[in-house]
Amino acid sequence: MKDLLVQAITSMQEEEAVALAAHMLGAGAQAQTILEACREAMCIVGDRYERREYFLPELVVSGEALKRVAALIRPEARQAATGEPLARIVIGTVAGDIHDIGKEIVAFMLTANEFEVRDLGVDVSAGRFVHEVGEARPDILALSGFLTLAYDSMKQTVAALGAAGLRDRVKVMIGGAPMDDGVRDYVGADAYGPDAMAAVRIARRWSEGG
Ligand code: B12
Repeated sequence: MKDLLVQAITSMQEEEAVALAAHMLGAGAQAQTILEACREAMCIVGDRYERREYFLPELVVSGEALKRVAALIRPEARQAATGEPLARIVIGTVAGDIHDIGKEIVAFMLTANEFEVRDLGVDVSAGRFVHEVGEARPDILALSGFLTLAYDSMKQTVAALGAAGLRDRVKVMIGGAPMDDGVRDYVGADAYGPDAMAAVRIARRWSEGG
């Protein structure tokens, strides 16, 4: 079943992918299994794009399929989460960048692991992040970016938090394919995570006071 789901997403069969995921969930599959299929599928699509076998339309269609599948599993994750959240997290893709597949996976995994997540979407300005941190008072701000221009958007966001006197109130983590610890230093964030599980580990460590 999992392989069929990977196959459906990578061959642009959006309706088939959504139906398969719904069927798998109905038959008791773990949300995690479906998520793994999504990751695997996006790796395959990414490789084909880089080999110029696929072009932008394929990326868009497979991205849409992934988002619809993720929307199916989000309620499952919420049901799994009980009681008080471990911490409150605001997440978004930074200004100038509209890549959101990786961010959706991170948001999903954090929700599944009992964090309360507010997702601001894509192309989020530094000002909007500052406003949300001031209003919603999250414990953690998670910044996602897939373009190299995101480095500067992230840096501006962290600087704007400082200018608003909010930098000490929130821990900042960054992630996305071109990010690393060097970028973390450049932008002034507190942590960098290479994947969604790393985001969960970092958030857990911080929520335990580490
Ligand atoms: C899909 C895709 C698109 C889709 C995006 C659809 C969507 N809804 O997101 C579309 C077609 C729209 C697109 C558009 C563009 N794209 Co594009 N895209 C990609 C592609 C193929 C895959 C990215 C992806 O979604 N990967 C899947 C996820 C799951 O990846 P992942 O890294 O495993 O995700 C994990 C981590 O990153 C981490 N993570 C993510 N966020 C966070 C946050 C935190 C806090 C933490 C801890 C972790 C974390 O956790 C994730 C889950 O485990 C990449 C190439 C590639 N192979 O990466 C190019 C790529 C990112 N795109 C690129 C470019 C250039 C563009 C365009 C400018 C193209 C154009 N000429 O218009 C536009 C940008 C528009 C804009 N302003 O943003 C370049 C970027 C180059 C650069 N250095 O800046 C890349 C690298 C392609 C390339 N080789 O040239 N793109």
